[in-house]
Amino acid sequence: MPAPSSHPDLPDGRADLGQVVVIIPTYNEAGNVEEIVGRVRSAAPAADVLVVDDNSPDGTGKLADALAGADPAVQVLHRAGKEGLGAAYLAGFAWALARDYGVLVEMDADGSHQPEDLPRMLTALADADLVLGSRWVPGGSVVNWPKQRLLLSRGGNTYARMVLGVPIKDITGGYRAFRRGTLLGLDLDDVASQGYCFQVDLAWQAVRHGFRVVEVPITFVERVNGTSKMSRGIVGEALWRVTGWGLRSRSQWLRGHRG
Ligand SMILES: Nc1nc2c(ncn2[C@@H]2O[C@H](COP(=O)(O)OP(=O)(O)O)[C@@H](O)[C@H]2O)c(=O)[nH]1
Ligand SMILES: [Mg+2]
Repeated sequence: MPAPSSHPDLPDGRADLGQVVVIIPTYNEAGNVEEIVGRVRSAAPAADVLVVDDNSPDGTGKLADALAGADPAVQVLHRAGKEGLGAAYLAGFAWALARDYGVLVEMDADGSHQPEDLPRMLTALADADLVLGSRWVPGGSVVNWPKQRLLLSRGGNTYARMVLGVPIKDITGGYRAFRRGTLLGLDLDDVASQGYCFQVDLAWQAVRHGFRVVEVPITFVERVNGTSKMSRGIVGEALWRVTGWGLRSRSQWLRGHRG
């Protein structure tokens, strides 16, 4: 008897989750945007690309427009000014959800996230509602990070895992694939977080809503061109918000077990 397939939609047994769009936020990524879009188009030719540019002073938006002009699978969302990674993603999600995309992918422009890892992440989405590209599961790795940055990421993730009580090893990472239904099920209007905290916020909401969150190992490579927008403020925000969420969920739990 043939093994029952839970996902009979496609010949290889995967569920057909619909059209994929890879959302790439950019702020001063003129040295990276062409390469990353090209790599996505080669690694996942069926996927569309949406660049979300915050009016980068270095002309990234114009370069993205040229890519879009040459390839109908590439589109650009221009925003008036820099409002942070979280706001750029929320605008990108709204854009994609207003169209009939079935899978929404988050990916950095700076080459840290390898487009070549995307097919594996999309395969994993057949049995998940949210796939997290993970540096901190077996098989995952980070290339070219100084020791302080490694410690910050590992320490931050360990702290979030303990405080929030979720078994996710890399909750701050920004390489992810969402099913459309997952994003529709989250309270995106309530997401005020920026930077790393934006990523923690979405994953933590997904877990609390009962969505299946699965980690897939990725290789993260530190950027070569351009500069990081990470700041002390972004790390600080993650720390205080995560602590607040953890305390709130624990006090809710305690109240529930007292009454
Ligand atoms: N549109 C937009 N993109 C941003 C903003 N801040 C960061 N990004 C993009 O988000 C991605 C990750 O940012 P990056 O500076 O590499 O952060 P790091 O990887 O944590 O050092 C990159 O593609 C950035 O260009 C922003 O305010 N607006
Ligand atoms: Mg980066």
